Amino acid sequence: MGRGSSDGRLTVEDSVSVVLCIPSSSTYVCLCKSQSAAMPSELECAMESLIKVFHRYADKEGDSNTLSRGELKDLMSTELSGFLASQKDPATVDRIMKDLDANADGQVDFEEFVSLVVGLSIACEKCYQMHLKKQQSKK
Ligand SMILES: [Ca+2]
Ligand SMILES: [Ca+2]
Repeated sequence: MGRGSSDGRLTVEDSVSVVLCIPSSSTYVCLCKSQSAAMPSELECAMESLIKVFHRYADKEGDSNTLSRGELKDLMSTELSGFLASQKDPATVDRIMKDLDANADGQVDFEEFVSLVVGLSIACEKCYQMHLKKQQSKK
């Protein structure tokens, strides 16, 4: 049937191959704050949430712009408990940390963190598609 792996388990392996087309950080503007008159869109708010969640954990210890291994573990077990299977396994945290840490400085910066979110989003979108197909075939 060519369904691929449909056991619902997500890994970040895919995220490594994702090419991020993001401009340098200096060009970022906080849309929700700079456009006070207009209501931010759903996507704009999702982006702002990403930034807020990242900093909620990154600010806990050491460099406030990067996630240490402990901060990443906290973030995953709190914010990604539903999406990321076996995130409580310390080996999984280590593996994800290693996968994400593109510049190998032992910290996960925002750009590296985003690649996790992108990888998971792509995996989830595939699950969503399969879910839709299943629903359609039932009818
Ligand atoms: Ca930190
Ligand atoms: Ca890094």
